[in-house]
Amino acid sequence: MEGEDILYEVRGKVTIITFNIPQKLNALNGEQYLLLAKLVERADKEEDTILTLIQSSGRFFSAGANFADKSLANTDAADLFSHEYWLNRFVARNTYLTELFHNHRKILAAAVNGPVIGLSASLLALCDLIYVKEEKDFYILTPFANLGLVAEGAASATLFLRLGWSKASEALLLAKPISGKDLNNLGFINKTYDGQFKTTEEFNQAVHDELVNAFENLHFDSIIQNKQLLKSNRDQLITSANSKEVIRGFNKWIEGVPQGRFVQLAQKDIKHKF
Ligand code: CO8
Repeated sequence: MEGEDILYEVRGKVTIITFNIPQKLNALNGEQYLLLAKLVERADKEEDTILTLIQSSGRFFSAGANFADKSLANTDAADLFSHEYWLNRFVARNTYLTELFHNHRKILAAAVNGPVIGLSASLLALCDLIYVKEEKDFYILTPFANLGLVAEGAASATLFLRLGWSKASEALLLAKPISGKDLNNLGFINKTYDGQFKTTEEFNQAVHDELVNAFENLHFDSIIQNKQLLKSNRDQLITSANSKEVIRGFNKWIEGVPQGRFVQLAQKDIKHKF
């Protein structure tokens, strides 16, 4: 195990990455998203693993970007509206993170203990397999339109691909949460474990064990090649969405709208609609 906010462990053929900030509902600041990118890249390069499992702690899988990120609050006002700052802190980081999730060579699975918001929801939509603890407690929320932002993490492509046009439009144009029930009906979720586990830790262990059992005795090179083949269907869509999204998002930061909305959210002057 390494680090504190995000844990990294190799257990047999599986790399386990765990969000470990339950008191902040696993919201991640810029450095933590970058750390996540580095850990996913490291998992990709592990010699003996076939599966990368992303799991979490507490009641939320992840509440998205940390609206109280201290590095934002401590940044000089001139920097906060500069091209240099947002190219580095937004464009480069989002492009890199999204590419790494999209191009991950191993099976990328998520054990989802609770709701997922923002950039984290976009990353979830880039996972191959999604296992959910309780359908009734689960939703994804992509509230970019409420924050003066645009889709991130290739969500403008993945939501359309995985949920269809109508639900993707609710999610992105109206910033509406998509319920666990809808996500299950639409095939976004592989399995739910309703009522089976009291704690997130028990649930995480069960998903791990089920997946290990599922890939046991399969030929790993066939899995890797099948992933390449499956992924090639979405290559152009994801790559194109990623580059268009980061430039539009960058323009919003330069305009200064999201900075204000993040402050309002932190002060509870605005809320997301449920
Ligand atoms: N950032 C920081 N802290 C958070 C966040 C967050 N995103 N979400 C929750 N928390 C904290 C709360 O402040 C609270 O802390 P404390 O107990 O110290 O007051 C604790 O977690 C529990 O939260 P709540 O009391 O609000 O719990 P509720 O169950 O009442 O509400 C919600 C849960 C609905 C999730 C609510 O907390 C919420 O709306 N959070 C904001 C979610 C959000 O908008 N995330 C950002 C999405 S946009 C995105 O991810 C891409 C932006 C890219 C930015 C790139 C920057 C460089």
